[in-house]
Amino acid sequence: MKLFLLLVMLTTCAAKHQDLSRKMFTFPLQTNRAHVRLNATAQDFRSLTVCHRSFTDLKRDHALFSLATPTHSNDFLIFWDDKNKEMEPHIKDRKAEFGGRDYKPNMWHSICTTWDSESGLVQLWFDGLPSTRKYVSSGTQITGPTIIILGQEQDAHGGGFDINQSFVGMIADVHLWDYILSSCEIQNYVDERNFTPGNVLNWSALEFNIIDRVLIEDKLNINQLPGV
Ligand SMILES: *[C@@H]1O[C@H](CO)[C@@H](O)[C@H](O)[C@H]1NC(C)=O
Ligand SMILES: *[C@@H]1O[C@H](CO)[C@@H](O)[C@H](O)[C@H]1NC(C)=O
Ligand SMILES: *[C@@H]1O[C@H](CO)[C@@H](O)[C@H](O)[C@H]1NC(C)=O
Ligand SMILES: [Ca+2]
Repeated sequence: MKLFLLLVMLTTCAAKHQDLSRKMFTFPLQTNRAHVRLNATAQDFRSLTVCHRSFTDLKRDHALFSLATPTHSNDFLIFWDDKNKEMEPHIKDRKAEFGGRDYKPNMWHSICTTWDSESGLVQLWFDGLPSTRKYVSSGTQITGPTIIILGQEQDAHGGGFDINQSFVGMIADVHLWDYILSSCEIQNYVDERNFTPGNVLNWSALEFNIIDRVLIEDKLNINQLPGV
């Protein structure tokens, strides 16, 4: 019995709680297994904002942020559709398509997405540039239990990964708020100035589990090399 309790405690404490400031997750391999599972402090969302930075040279579809519930595997997904060159937020399994963005390879891109269940409007801020505000889904909020995954796209609650939608590259500065950030706060995030960290996912105090080959490394400020 004692051993059992100890094992339970060990498993429960396995989720790391870390300050990842100036760090990044490196996804070095195309696989349908490697991912990071994030522990959120809230499960239900009437509205939300998600921000993240990523760096990749993928020339195919890939997921940047995947939140699934038992009823909607794409309850909140940020997906790059390479064929149509569109960044697509999926909310409650419906998507909005944002084209005309300069999603260049081999550089950091900051992406913030806001959604409100009352108006049903989604907006995507790509490197600080706001998109058109589009209707996706209204009336019902996102209701947990949620599973949030970086590195893979969930076609099921916590699984159903497709190697051809996996992420290869680096991801950093992931924050989730259960409200809509003002444009001023979004600009502060994009410019890496002071901003209010996410109250649901906070990169400075992140709880997560790494599954398979994902590394935590110092963040490279490749966009800020001299002469670039
Ligand atoms: C974090 O999530 C894992 C499942 O991914 C769970 O086993 C663990 O208990 C969670 N940790 C906390 C502190 O909620
Ligand atoms: C992934 O894409 C490759 C190349 O297009 C293809 O050969 C393979 O069957 C795909 N795998 C899956 C699991 O869809
Ligand atoms: C985020 O984490 C930092 C570091 O632990 C903490 O100082 C800050 O209060 C947290 N912010 C929120 C909104 O939880
Ligand atoms: Ca999929």
